[in-house]
Amino acid sequence: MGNVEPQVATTGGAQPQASPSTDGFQLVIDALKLNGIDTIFGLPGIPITDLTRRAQADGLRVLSFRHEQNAGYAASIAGFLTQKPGICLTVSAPGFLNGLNALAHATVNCFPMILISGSSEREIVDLQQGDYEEMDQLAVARPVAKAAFRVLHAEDIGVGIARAIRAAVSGRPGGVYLDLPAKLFAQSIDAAAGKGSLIKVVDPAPRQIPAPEAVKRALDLLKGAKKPLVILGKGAAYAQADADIQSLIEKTGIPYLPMSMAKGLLPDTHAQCASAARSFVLPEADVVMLIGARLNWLLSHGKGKTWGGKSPKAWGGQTFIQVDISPQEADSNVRIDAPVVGDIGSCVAALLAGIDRGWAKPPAEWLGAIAERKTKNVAKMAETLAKDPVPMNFHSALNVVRDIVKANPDAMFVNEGANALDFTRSIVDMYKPRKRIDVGTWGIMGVGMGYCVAAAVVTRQQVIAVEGDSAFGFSGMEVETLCRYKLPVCVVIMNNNGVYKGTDVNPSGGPDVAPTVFVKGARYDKIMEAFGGVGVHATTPAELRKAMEDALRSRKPTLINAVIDETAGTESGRITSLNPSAKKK
Ligand code: ADP
Ligand code: TZD
Ligand code: MG
Repeated sequence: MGNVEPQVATTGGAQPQASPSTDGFQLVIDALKLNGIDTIFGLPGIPITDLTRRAQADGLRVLSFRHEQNAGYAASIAGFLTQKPGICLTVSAPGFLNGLNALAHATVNCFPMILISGSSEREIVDLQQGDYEEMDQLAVARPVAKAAFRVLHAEDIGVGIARAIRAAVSGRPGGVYLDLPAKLFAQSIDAAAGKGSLIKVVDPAPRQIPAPEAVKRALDLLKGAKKPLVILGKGAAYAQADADIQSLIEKTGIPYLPMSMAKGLLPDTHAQCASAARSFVLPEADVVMLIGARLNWLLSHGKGKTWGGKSPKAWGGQTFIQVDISPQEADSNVRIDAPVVGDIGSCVAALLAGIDRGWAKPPAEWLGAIAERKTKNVAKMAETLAKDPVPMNFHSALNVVRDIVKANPDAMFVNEGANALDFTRSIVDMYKPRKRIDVGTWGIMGVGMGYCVAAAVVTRQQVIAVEGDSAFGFSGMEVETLCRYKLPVCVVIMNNNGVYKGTDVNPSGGPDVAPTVFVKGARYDKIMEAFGGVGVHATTPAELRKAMEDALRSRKPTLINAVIDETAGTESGRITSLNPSAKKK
């Protein structure tokens, strides 16, 4: 317990000794430890350098990054993987702002995270007198955080951290900001009083049991369906109700589609997985049950042509059931006929309890039609994957990745890019829950290396990352972090010389290359070598396969520069339709 010691007893006529004291630094550390937090992702500097040192001395794992954004992304995904808030620790103003992006990302993706930033002196900040790294951080954080708190007195640290933890993990999880001014850390208070002020949070994410009538309403709709479909989202993955979700799918016999980070909740090779027939099942389904997935842009807002609507904004005629912890989510885009509000574990258990008595599987016609599409599409894909073009393209490279992931189903899998994301998502099957972590709700570039660090540290599994060359650049300096902590991470860069592809030309004919084009033939593998990791330049599927196998065997940080045909990608990958210039055409 650091310097928190029991009150010293006084004897005989000796002078009473002053009771021992503790300080703000120690109380923050003790409050985190008391609540089972064992890892901090951060970057040191005034005023939190000593907090990082003392946390490490006290047995917390303190992982230091090269940029706060990456530490923040690491914290956010640690929250997703563990259901405990991931902690990101930064310095004031600029460090705080670097971390803020990840805080917003956590809120948007419903990941529990706490950004703790040191801040300057309130008296000076509020009078705008120009303190070192002056900024009203609390005000700046509030709009992108689920909650934001500031602690001014050491005796309030326990409450501040308890509130931050509850806000991050209860209900719909999100990002919480905790502002700790420099002066707080040095404040000294009586050790016993300090210890007594700490709070071990009881039941931080209380179960939320769905109403029986809501469950019945949902089951009645499913029973009447001719073409039912379940969509599993990353909320379902987060909930860690894997066995019940699998039972629900298998007992009802309903085909399902996993959203990107729900892949592997059931193996992608499952007979009921309809991913290979996605564009058939969405417009055809009559009753759709969403479990931990929002009807946002990733699901075309539940309407329009994707769903069989006659025009881009028209309703396709589906009846929706939505299982979600947020009571406000229903009706956000289209009418939800049966909202089931509660935590997914409790909701799925209640649904399961209701289907045991004589449940009829979906009509054979529906299942047959899906199976037919799947077989056709899988065969088409197999043909494409079997080709061995020179230079390598996304498909021939990903065919290798697909085999490696199949052989290593416990490995964590990180993925970002445009084409490097979209092709990978559809080609590389996942076999276990919460293995695939990617760009999430915003389709954000830059999560890559932060996610790799967190995935390796939190799960202790091997990590494979498939990265677009542009995507990698956002967090590339963290390969030093991978090497420093000797993490078993194998990064594969799909190097097509640029954003989407490497072939754009400057229309003006001037000396600058086009905005989407990078240095041709760049050797990203050399970056890894610079820090003592293994770098490999791979120009064929065979070279890529050997390099990945070596990486997994050795567990050494490895970066494979996979040379991809620079003409192979499409603009914006799969979301070309969101590109205004494509819309104009
Ligand atoms: P995806 O991108 O995979 O479609 P989203 O992030 O859009 O998933 O949706 C996740 C949904 O899951 C959110 O609406 C969130 O409220 C919900 N959610 C998160 N955790 C839980 C939980 N434990 N129980 C119920 N719903 C949850
Ligand atoms: N900045 C941020 C933070 N997020 C983004 N999504 C973008 C910019 C825009 N963007 C995309 O949506 S994908 C992408 C950018 C810059 C990079 C695509 O290039 P890549 O992948 O090399 O990573 P491919 O394989 O070449 O398509
Ligand atoms: Mg690229």
